[in-house]
This record gives sequence, C-alpha cells and structure tokens, in this order.
Amino acid sequence: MAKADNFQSPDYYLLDDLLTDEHKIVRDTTRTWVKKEVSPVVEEACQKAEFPKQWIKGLADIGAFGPYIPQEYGGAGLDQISYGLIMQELERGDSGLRSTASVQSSLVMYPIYSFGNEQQKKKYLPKLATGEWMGCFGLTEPNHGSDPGSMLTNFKDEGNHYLLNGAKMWISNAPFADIAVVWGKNEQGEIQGLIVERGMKGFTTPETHGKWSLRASATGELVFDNVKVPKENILPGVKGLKGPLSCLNSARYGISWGAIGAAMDCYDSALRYSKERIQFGKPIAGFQLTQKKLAEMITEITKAQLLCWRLGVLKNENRATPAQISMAKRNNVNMALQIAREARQIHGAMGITGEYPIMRHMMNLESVITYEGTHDIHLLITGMDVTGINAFL
Ligand code: TGC
Ligand code: FAD
Repeated sequence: MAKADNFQSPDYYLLDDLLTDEHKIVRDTTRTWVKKEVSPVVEEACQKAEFPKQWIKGLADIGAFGPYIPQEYGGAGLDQISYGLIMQELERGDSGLRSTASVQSSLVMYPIYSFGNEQQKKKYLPKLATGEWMGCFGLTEPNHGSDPGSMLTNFKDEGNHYLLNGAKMWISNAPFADIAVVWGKNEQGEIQGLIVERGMKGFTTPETHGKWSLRASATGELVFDNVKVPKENILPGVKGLKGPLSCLNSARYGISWGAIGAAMDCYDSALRYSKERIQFGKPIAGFQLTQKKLAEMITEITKAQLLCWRLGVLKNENRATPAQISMAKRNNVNMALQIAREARQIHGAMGITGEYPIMRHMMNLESVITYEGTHDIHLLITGMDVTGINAFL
C-alpha cells in the first residue's frame, strides 16, 4: 500500500516568478490530478505490470494529449512551457504515465499535425485529443535502434494501396494503440510516415513482457506482414529521416521537463525521510554526508529547471535547435537518475520498497536514459554541434 502523496515541489530559485498565471494553472491542475488519480494506484500498477486504462480519460480531461496542438483540431492550444510543465507533473507521478502522454502528443499528434493533410488532421487529431483513439510511434526496429536511418521496414506502391512489410520493436503503447504512425522506406529508399490502423489485415502488436522498468507503460512490437495500407494514409508533408527526428525533438523536449518531475519526487521524499529517520540519536538529515547528498540534489534540480525554462522560451520563439534539446534531455535524465540513486541510499532499506517512489523512479529512468536517443548518442550530437565533425560517419 503506497503512502499518502505529500509531495511539495522544490523551487529554490523562485522560478514560479517566471511563469504566467496560465502556466501555474496548467501545472497545478496536472499535479492535483496526479495526486488524486495516479499516486494511489501507481505502485500496484507497476507491481502488476499493468497500464491503468482509466488514466486515459483523465489525461485527456487535463489537456495532456496534444497540449500545444491548436484548439481547432481538439488540442489545448497551449505554449511549450505549459507542455513542459504537464510532462514534469506527469513524470513526478511515473515516467510510464508521461511516456503515454509524450507518445500521444509528440509522436502521434505532432506528425499528423505537421506532415498530414487536412483530411488526416480532421479524421485523427480530435479523437486522439479526447483519448477515444490512442496512438503509437514505430521507428525502432529489432536491428536498428540508434541508427534508424538503416531501417528495413518498407512499402511498395501497388496501385490502389501500399503494401507494408517489416517489424518495429520497443514501441510504447503498441499493445492497445488504435493507430500507429510507422516510418518505412518507399521503393526509392526514402523514409515516409504511414498511419496504420488496428484491424488492418497482417498488422499485429505482440506485447513485450518481463520489463523491470516502465512497468506501468505497455510496450510491444509492431509486425507488418503484407499489410495493405490505403493510399490516403501516407503522411504527404515529409520525406527522409528528418520526419521522425522532428517528432523526437518535441518528445525529447518534453522528457527534459519530465525528468525534473521524477528528480523532484525523489528529492522531496529523501528530504522528508531524512528529517524523520533517527539514527545515533538524531535525524539522519543532521549528518554532513546526508546534507551533501541533499544539497547536491537541489543544486542539480535548480540547474535543470533553469535549463528547461530557457529552452521553453526558445521553443516558443521557434529558436530551439535539436542540439540544444539533446543537451537538455541528456543532462536532465542523467541528473534525475543520479538523484534517484542517492535518494535510494538516504532511504536505506526502505528505499527498495514500494512504500516510497524512489526505486520505481530509478528503474523507470534506466529506460528514459536509453529511449529517445541514448545518453551517449546525445553526447555525440552535442559533440558534432560544437566541433562541426560528425562522429557517426
Ligand atoms: P543524419 O544524416 O545526421 O540526419 C538525417 C537527416 O535528418 C536531419 N536531422 C534532423 N531533423 C530534425 N530534427 C533532428 N533532431 C535531426 N537530426 C538530424 C538531418 O539534417 C538530415 O536531413 P537531410 O535533409 O539532410 O536529409 O542522420 P544519421 O543517420 O547520421 O543519424 C543521426 C542520429 C544518430 C543523431 C539520429 O539518427 C538519432 O537521433 N538516433 C537516435 C534514435 C532515437 O532517438 N530513437 C528514438 C525512437 S522513439 C522513442 O524512443 C520513443 S520512447 C517514447 C516514450 O515512451 O516516451
Ligand atoms: P543500440 O542502438 O543497439 O545501442 C546500444 C548501445 O550502443 C548504447 O549504449 C548506445 O549508446 C551505443 N551506441 C550505438 N551507436 C553508437 C555510436 N555511434 N557511438 C557510440 N555508442 C553507440 N522506439 C520507438 O520507435 N518507439 C517507441 O515508442 C519506443 N518506446 C520505447 C520504450 C522503452 C521502454 C524502451 C526501452 C525503448 C523504446 N524505444 C522506442 C526504443 C528506443 O528508442 C531505443 O531503445 C533507443 O533508440 C536505443 O536503441 P537500442 O536499444 O537498439 O540500442
């Protein structure tokens, strides 16, 4: 049984002063929903490795599906900082919950909005915003993870439809998704996006079991065995790897904020526990080594908050570069993982139990540091940006 959610958000540099009233309302609405609907059930969901389906309606109601998609298509029409704050609060609850919203917003709604035609936008976006339809994003393949440009999934033009073959692996939301935005190569070897719908013959989504991480998020494969995809389901607005990578820019940006949420939860729990736990006749918060851990945690959280706020401003002005987003994703996820490990130590043996959120965050972050570009891939993107030399070649 999980303990009451007494989370108090750290704001050491008074960053609330930089937020608008709308930002604060959006953040607080998400936080309230997470406390009420997520915290009481998340531990059990993770233990059972189940995604609580009732979260879908709640996420839609708070505007977490397509926060920055215009209202005419069912989105919330918010800015990028609001999007980030929603991701922060969701991941404070659980990275798997944030994953579900990230995928739906940045990896399914974003490509349909950015690369789809009007008919596709009208058909899919409103239903995705309400959660009536859930989506997933197929880029990674069994043999092509960090190097998606080498993908084998392909489609042929057969006159009145495309014939799609191949397989995708490690796909969040796949087991229950109604649609999949799938990236494959056309006969000229160019990457294009297709919207594949559940029920199309030859399309299956086997679930991946046995994960020790992101257990409240459903993960699966996408298998395409001569799937006939109607011609109207191709995304006409983009060709090449820049299509899926543009979606990743949006999702990675959201993860940068999300990781702060997980870190804040670990810090908050460790701070409270260290003041309550007595050893050698005094609270362990009184020992210098515990204070070092807590002081370093709040310093790193504050730096990450500043990084994200600035990145959000740049994103609102359409000035954020992919390399700047890589820096924030890499720094903030690593920061959160280190904080989760230190917080686990402060909780002693209690830190390994589900009574505290620490171990769950720590295990989740082991996926977050790998997906959406691994820690090292993002380092190499920064390296390429500052040196002008491509280490991938
Ligand atoms: P490269 O030759 O550098 O680039 C190919 C084309 O793409 C353009 N480009 C970008 N465009 C937009 N945004 C970006 N971030 C871009 N990065 C590159 C580039 O300009 C070029 O355009 P053009 O017009 O010249 O063709 O590509 P490369 O093959 O050398 O690969 C580069 C690399 C390694 C950085 C990239 O492929 C990469 O980022 N790999 C990591 C793969 C990854 O992140 N996969 C994520 C899968 S989705 C996921 O994990 C979801 S988890 C969801 C959840 O649950 O939250
Ligand atoms: P690999 O690419 O095989 O990398 C293995 C190691 O080699 C890493 O440490 C990597 O950094 C290193 N490496 C690779 N290339 C280089 C290089 N050039 N230089 C130095 N080191 C290198 N994908 C989707 O498309 N959609 C999803 O919804 C999705 N959800 C996911 C959910 C979960 C829970 C997980 C774990 C993954 C998900 N992924 C998804 C896949 C994810 O994006 C990939 O796992 C990730 O891109 C890394 O690919 P890989 O696992 O094949 O590792």
